Amino acid sequence: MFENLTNKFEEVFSSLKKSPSLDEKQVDESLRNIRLALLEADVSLEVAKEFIKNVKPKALGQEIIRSTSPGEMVVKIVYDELVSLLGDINSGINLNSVPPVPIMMIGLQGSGKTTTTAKIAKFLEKNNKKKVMMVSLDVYRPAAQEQLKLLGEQNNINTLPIIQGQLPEDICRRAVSAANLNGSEVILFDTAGRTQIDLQMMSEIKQIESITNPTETFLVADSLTGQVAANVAKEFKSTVNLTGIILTRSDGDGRGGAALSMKQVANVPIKFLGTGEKIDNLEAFYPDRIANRILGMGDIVSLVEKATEDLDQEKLKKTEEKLKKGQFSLQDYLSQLKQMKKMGGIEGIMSFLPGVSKVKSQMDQAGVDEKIITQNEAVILSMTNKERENPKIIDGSRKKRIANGSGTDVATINKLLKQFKMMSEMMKKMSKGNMKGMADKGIPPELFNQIK
Ligand SMILES: Nc1nc2c(ncn2[C@@H]2O[C@H](COP(=O)(O)OP(=O)(O)O)[C@@H](O)[C@H]2O)c(=O)[nH]1
Ligand SMILES: [Mg+2]
Repeated sequence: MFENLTNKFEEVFSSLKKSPSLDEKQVDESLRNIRLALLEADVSLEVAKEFIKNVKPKALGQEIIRSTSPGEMVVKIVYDELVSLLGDINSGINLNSVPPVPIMMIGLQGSGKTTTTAKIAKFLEKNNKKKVMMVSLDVYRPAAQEQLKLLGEQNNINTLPIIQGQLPEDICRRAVSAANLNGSEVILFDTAGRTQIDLQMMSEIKQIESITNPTETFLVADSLTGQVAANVAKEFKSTVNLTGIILTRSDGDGRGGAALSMKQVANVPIKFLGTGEKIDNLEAFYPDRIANRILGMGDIVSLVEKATEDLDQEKLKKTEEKLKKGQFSLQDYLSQLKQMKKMGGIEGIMSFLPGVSKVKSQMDQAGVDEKIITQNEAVILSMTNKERENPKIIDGSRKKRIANGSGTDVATINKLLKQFKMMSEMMKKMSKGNMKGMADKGIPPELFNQIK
């Protein structure tokens, strides 16, 4: 979500890191470039100015200029400042109240409220093990209530049955008694939005707030609108007790201005990022990790968490044991490929890794894409179990059969078998051989070459 900024920072830092000593002129020039980069990321002028104002005296400190790696120390100063710009430590969702705990979702129309309501419900069920009920208070837009109901059905989340014509305040009361009856521990209220902030919407959410008394009121805002999103947050904050921001469409946002302006402009913490249209495209927002990502250091911690969350732990253990014994099979390779797909494919993994933009452009040039994962998957699926466990038995005629079955050719099969051989050898070499070890050390470039 901060690709542009990352590229700019990489430029600035690569020249800084190279120079053995720093003088005021160099620091000034770097800061000027950083300021420009921030403005291009669509943060407000004030925010950019403030940022530079805070970094400059620290970067010009004599001990830094004279230190052995002044450039790296400046990177650290910029990193710290970015972390503080992005907000405070993420304290999760506040569920501190007598159940059913009410949570209110507000925002402009089309910002992603309804979709995000379902994402948060799923998140609470999965991570907090809470029974959640979703309630639509959007009685104005035709089919808005049905949209939430459908999301509930598709994802196995409870919704309050719709009664046509009922007013939001009455729905709120009915929701609380229904939750008490069906044992829901959290109620998510999806409110109506307007295209612009207007008095009627404000007074309605104020009323809903006073009836439901939510522990959290999340503003869902579109990341693509940049600093406008921060201004919208500021306005909502002056009306209700806004406790957090969820920035949607971060997947399409290459600039990140909304995230960078939010704290300075509205002083509300960002809690989550919406990273796509699917139910699990939701990511907790951690300022330090995001700052890492922006500066091109990658976000290894997030990657590790995502991996451990998604991975079937049992399978992982088995694979590890096999690896140690040197028995990594094509079947295991297949589940690795599936795992990779689950984690958002190569693109998804790449966005977490250090030096992203460089490696990514290399991979773009090499034509590495999701299709190859899918193709490899098809090839392995066309093999028999015996072949998957013991690839050595795959002779010429077997190769032809597999090629036919997977709609590929023998050359593709040969390539995959070669990759697999190299990969299993490399995996044996990696002492720990597990995801965590890999993430601690960084994924070696050889591994990427395997995927090609
Ligand atoms: N790419 C992307 N699309 C999203 C995201 N969140 C929501 N959307 C899409 O935005 C559109 C509007 O969402 P909706 O939840 O109906 O907005 P509402 O009017 O605020 O309730 C839908 O097509 C969603 O699929 C996100 O994080 N990324
Ligand atoms: Mg909606």
